This record gives sequence, structure tokens and C-alpha cells, in this order.
Amino acid sequence: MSRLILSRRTLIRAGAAGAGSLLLSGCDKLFENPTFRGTLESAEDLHQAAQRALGRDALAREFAASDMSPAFRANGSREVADPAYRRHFAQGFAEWSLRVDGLVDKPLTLPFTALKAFPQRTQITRHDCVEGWSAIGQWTGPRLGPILDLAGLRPQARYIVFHCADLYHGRPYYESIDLIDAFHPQTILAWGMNGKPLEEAHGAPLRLRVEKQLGYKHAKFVTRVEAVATLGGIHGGKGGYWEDNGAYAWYAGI
Ligand SMILES: Nc1nc2c(c(=O)[nH]1)N[C@H]1C(S)=C(S)[C@@H](COP(=O)(O)O)O[C@H]1N2
Ligand SMILES: [Mo]
Repeated sequence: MSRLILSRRTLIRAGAAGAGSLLLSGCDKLFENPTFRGTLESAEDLHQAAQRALGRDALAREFAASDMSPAFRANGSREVADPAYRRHFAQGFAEWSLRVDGLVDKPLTLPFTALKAFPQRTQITRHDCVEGWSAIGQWTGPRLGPILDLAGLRPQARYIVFHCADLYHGRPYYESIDLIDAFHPQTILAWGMNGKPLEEAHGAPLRLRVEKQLGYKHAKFVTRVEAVATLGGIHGGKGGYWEDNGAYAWYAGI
């Protein structure tokens, strides 16, 4: 029962992050219907119900191996100068770990062995850069949702922030998404690309794939995943490197 209550809060939170109050009141009415409530058995089901209500649950198109682009361009930062990153790179990322913290009950430090112990997903998708190029590639890694579930998001958490190891033109790159995209089945933390570990230019050792949004949302060189209630206190306050610049929108749905 407590699980259902917690999950319902999650649903409302996800709704509040993504849509207006009209949809929310629709969700509330649905939840008063015992049959509907009875069919929802897990947090996962509730997240999916939230996504359906908001029309953002559709999967991005997946392609066949034969569709993969012969060359996949690297864009933005292609290398990282940070000394800690260089040390990890030299060690083949053997001592590297991902930090998961912020508004969670259990902050996590996840080495690769832990990241690879989660169920893995492989998907062939098209990457669309706002600058006008696209490429089809294959990505492998754990889904973000189960990692956040393990950390235990607090009820106040509404956004997930991805901190990166690189400076782009002197400023830290970072990005953020809401909980609907965070729990989308195709949102993964990819360590593999086209059947090999990520190359540095493509974001080694770990990068975000958030397939329903444009390329600049796909943070490369991710070091830390932080759950927050608002984006206001982080860097320029607009939720991402390009957003702070005033160049591109925070929500870049495609
Ligand atoms: N950390 C970091 N992530 C980043 C960028 C960056 O400069 N730094 N560039 C973004 C942009 S604009 C795009 S199109 C993609 C490019 O990914 P690719 O290099 O694998 O093609 O990464 C995104 N993620
Ligand atoms: Mo981009």
C-alpha cells in the first residue's frame, strides 16, 4: 500500500514536471477508479501510466544493424582535459565509478561491475543534432530508471541532472531531464557504442542516451547523476549548458 502511495506521488510529480493541471486532474480522477488502481501494481506501471497520459511514452524508432551509419561524427567536446579524467582514462577506467546522489535515500557509487550488473539494453537509434546532422548508431548500457529506483528518489525529486567531466569553451557541460524521460524505457547510460566500449570522442566511459530528444541533451563523459527539486541552483539555472547560453530550449523533444 505504501508503495502505491509513493508511486502515485511519483506520477503526480512526473505530471507536474511535464504538463498542465488539466491532465493532472484527469489523472486524479482515474486514480479514484478502483479498477484502474487495481491494475497498477508497481512503480514501473505508474511511470508508464504517467507517460501514456502525457503522450510521451512512445518509443523512438529503432533501426536494423544494416541501417547503421558508416561514420558517426563526434560533436562538442571530443576530449577531456580534467586530470582525474586523464588518470581514469590511462587506467582503462578500472577505478572509475559513477556517483548517484542528491534527493535520494541511498546515494550510490557505482563502478563498472555494478553498472553492468543491471539489465542491459542495446538499441539502434538515430541521433539528431540541432546543427542539422543525424547519424544512426547502436548503444548499450543499463536503463537509468532502475538505477534511480535503487538509489530511491525522494518525493521532492523532479529532475535528474547529469554532470560531465569536460569543459566546453571553458565552462562545465551538464544537462538535465525530467522524470518522464528518466524512466523512459530507452533512456540508458551507455558505455557501449557500435559493439565496442565508448571512444573518448563519444563520451567515454559513460554517456546519456535520451532518444526522444535532440543531441545536445545526450550528456557525454557523465561523472555524476544528481536528483534535484529545481534546476535553479545549478550553474546558470536553466538546466543545461546550451540552455544557460540562451541558445537552445531545455525540452528538445523530437
Ligand atoms: N559532456 C558533453 N556532452 C555533450 C556535448 C559536449 O560538448 N559535452 N555535446 C552535445 C552535442 S551538441 C551532441 S550533438 C552530442 C554529440 O555526440 P557524439 O559526439 O557522440 O556525436 O553530444 C552532446 N553531449
Ligand atoms: Mo548537437
